[in-house]
Amino acid sequence: MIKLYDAGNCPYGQKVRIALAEKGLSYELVTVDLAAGDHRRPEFLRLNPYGRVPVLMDEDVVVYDSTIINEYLDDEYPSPPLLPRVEASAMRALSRMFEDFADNSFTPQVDQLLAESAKPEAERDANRIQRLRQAIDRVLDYLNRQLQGRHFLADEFSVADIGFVPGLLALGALGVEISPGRPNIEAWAGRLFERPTTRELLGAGASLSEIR
Ligand SMILES: N[C@@H](CCC(=O)N[C@@H](CS)C(=O)NCC(=O)O)C(=O)O
Repeated sequence: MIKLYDAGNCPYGQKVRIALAEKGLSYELVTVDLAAGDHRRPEFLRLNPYGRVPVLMDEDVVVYDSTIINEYLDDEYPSPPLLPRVEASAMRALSRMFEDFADNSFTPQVDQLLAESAKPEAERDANRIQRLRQAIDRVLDYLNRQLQGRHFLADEFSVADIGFVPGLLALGALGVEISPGRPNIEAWAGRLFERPTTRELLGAGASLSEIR
């Protein structure tokens, strides 16, 4: 039985949940209460010395870090594939680069914007909000160009697209528009949000703005 150690709103945990759902794998969810410091306890640090969620346990195999977990899942449970095939080295590298880009240049910025926007109005740093929104806008413009003529970032749906889903969903909650002027992103986001596995993440009947 697979166990996933995750915290409710962690975008990296959400990446893993999408991958598990895409592969039709059932799992037991173990909620790690970050506010209570569960991730700093010795039992958890034995699973991940960085003290971060998500961590996946597959029988006696322990894997941490969403990117490494999703790659492990693709190796161990190859169907349906979530990375381009091994022979397609360039496309495989492209998929990994996009996932890395999502993790470093998109998701943290969206998360920081969420945190800043959640503060009482008097405590919000308007300059920081503006800088974060500009950074997010630059990523969206770049993705819009990269998606020209493509259904998904590495042609077929892959870990690259999964990497962006949590951030894209959160943008809805923040009222950040991905369109107009970015038709390729709009079509891509439509394709992503139509997938049952994304809908599962959203929860039955939940709206995009309720996800994070
Ligand atoms: N690169 C890691 C990032 C994981 C991460 O930052 N998780 C956050 C929650 S969303 C966490 O555990 N934070 C606790 C901490 O850093 O102390 C991944 O992709 O899994």
